[in-house]
Amino acid sequence: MTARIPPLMERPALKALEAHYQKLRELHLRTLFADDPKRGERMTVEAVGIYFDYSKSRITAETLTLLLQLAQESGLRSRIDAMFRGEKINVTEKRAVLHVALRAPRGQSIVVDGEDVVPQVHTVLDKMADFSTGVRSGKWKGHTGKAIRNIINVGIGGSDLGPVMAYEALRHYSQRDLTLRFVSNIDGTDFAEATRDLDPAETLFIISSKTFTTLETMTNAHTARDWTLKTLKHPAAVARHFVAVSTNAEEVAKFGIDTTNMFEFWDWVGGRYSMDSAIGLSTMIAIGPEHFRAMLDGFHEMDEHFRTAPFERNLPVLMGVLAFWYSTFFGAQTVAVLPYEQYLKRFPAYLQQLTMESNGKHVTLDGIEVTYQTGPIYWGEPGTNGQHSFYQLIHQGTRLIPCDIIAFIQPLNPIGRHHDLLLANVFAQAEALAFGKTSQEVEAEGTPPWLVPHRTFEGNRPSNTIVLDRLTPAALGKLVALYEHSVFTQGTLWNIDSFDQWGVELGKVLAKRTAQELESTDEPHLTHDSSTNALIRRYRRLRNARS
Ligand code: G6Q
Repeated sequence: MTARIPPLMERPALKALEAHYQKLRELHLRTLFADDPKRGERMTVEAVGIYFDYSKSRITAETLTLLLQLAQESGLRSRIDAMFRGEKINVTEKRAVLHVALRAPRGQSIVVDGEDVVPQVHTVLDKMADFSTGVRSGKWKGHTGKAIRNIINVGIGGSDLGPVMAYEALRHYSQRDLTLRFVSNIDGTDFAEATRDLDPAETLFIISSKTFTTLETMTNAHTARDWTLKTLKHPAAVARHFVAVSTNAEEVAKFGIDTTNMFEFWDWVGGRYSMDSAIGLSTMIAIGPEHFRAMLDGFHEMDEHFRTAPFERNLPVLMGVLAFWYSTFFGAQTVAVLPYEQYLKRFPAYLQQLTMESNGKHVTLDGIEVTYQTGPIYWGEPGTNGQHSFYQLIHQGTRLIPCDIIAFIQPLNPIGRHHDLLLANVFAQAEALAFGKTSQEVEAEGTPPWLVPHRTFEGNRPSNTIVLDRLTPAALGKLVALYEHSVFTQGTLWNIDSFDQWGVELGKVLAKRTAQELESTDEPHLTHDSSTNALIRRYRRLRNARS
């Protein structure tokens, strides 16, 4: 067990940081750069193929020392070790947190409840590889003997966002004669649009649900089965057109899927940490087992870096303490993630779940109400599109929004000048955010005095620039693991459980009860608040009048 950690506000480094912040809060990045001509080279770390430039952060060397001291005082080292050892650090669910085992190489050993989980992981990976190869090659036939050409992943939350993001991110490596689609929303439009132009005889559904009880997924799964059987007629078709990814064999069998076509994962894999488990089956079918392994190896490289690198050169730790710094001291409410890579267009949406479901918590591990802000809001869009919409607020608004700017040296689609122009925007935006444009500079351009304030940029807006060579499967693995471990670092400083999600559970339960009230033929006895009661009555009345 890990040693008892004092509450955040009582840790000596936190108190030192409070005093330090008062001295530093007004300091401008212009001054910090002017005072240290080597800052832009010094405040960088290059590790596992990632160049991380944090020089445009509102910190000094002393800030960093104190933040890393706080990480030590928060028990980060022992928490990391506990996670990698398979201890039950998800205290509210009494579960180990072992997404790192999903990418452990064959031969490594991680023991949970007396059992080495790594061989189990590889057994499932092998089974996924066989199946994926069968589908990709056309050997796996549908009920009528036609090869599968369309793959639809049905899942939601952690059983959807990772697969969608990874498919988009790695589309360049995908087998182009396969169509991959994703159905998550219980809104029937999602299913209707995903299937409207597809032939059921060539379509495979992957029902992805850890619990196999989630309302949205099970509703979509039943609709998918009806859609398939409407054309293929025979119930035996289900075995050729449906596979499951789940921890719940009993429910899978009840649905009618042969459990030999079930790909297993385990309760020590959190939904939002599951894209590299069997939940990634659609990813593996799209890009092939070798690319999938390369992605896992990328994850693993970052895991090893996080586990072993000293904090001052540890990418997830640095990223985590910086996010903590802006949130706790500058009152920053959000972090913008700005990938300058079109294939990463779903990356910010993926990170929203990873970061906000993990660290959107109001009590400490001991159940005590926190007296500080926890997880910031993560959001973003790919550059350069964001520049023509919300960047205005980041540059000249009244809020401080730290940014993560992600870029790649090599384009996957080299066309003319595009990539140089894309990267020119990366560097220009980070520079403009940090240094702005003073009123003197604006005046010197001959701007009339009344317009000067409007054209002045205060600057001093911090950003991290994260540069990789090329968006490969391994690079994606490293990036995702970077954020996973940064989230863990932040959660450790705040002393919260980054691995439960009780806020999701409540909604699941309430929706089931309300669905019964909407669907009952008799007028239901409603016991909600007056607003909810009125909304339910109104919906029932108007719906019934139409039908
Ligand atoms: C993730 C959450 C949540 C979950 C979905 C789907 O960490 O637990 O987003 O992934 O609610 O759950 P199932 O996979 O059980 O359908």
